[in-house]
Amino acid sequence: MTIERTFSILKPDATRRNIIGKINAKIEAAGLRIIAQKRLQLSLAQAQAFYAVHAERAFFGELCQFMISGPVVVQTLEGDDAVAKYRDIMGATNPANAKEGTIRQEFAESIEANSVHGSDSLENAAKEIAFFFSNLEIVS
Ligand code: IDP
Ligand code: MG
Repeated sequence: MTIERTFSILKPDATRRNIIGKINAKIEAAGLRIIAQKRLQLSLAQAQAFYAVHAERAFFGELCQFMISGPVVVQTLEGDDAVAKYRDIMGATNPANAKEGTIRQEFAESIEANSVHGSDSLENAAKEIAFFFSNLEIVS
């Protein structure tokens, strides 16, 4: 096992329902440490830049509008195999397919309003962390 860092967003459906603490409890129960965290209102330009990889997808416009529909909480998580571990506890993109006990199975409202984002690779994790945090803001 390797200590890794991954990037997380608690999405506007989660801040709207005031369930940041409930989601953070599941992150910590999985052995991941929240080593950086801040609450932000994304601009449309930031949402579009963050999700640029999905620019050609049919849901891109709606996804960006959803991501700016309220505040988000961005996080850096650290722990053993953090990238895969967080994807595992997040659950499937569509909550209808998410396994019992996962964040999305318990909290997601829909395939779009699915409460959390997590990096899909170590390489993307490093890019996404750097998009939102300076090194000074991350404390192991
Ligand atoms: P992931 O968040 O599980 O990695 P991605 O395929 O990377 O899933 O999609 C990014 C985000 O786009 C999802 O978390 C979800 O909010 C949204 N999304 C994905 N597929 C759909 C869809 O079919 N309709 C609407 N929104 C979608
Ligand atoms: Mg993804």
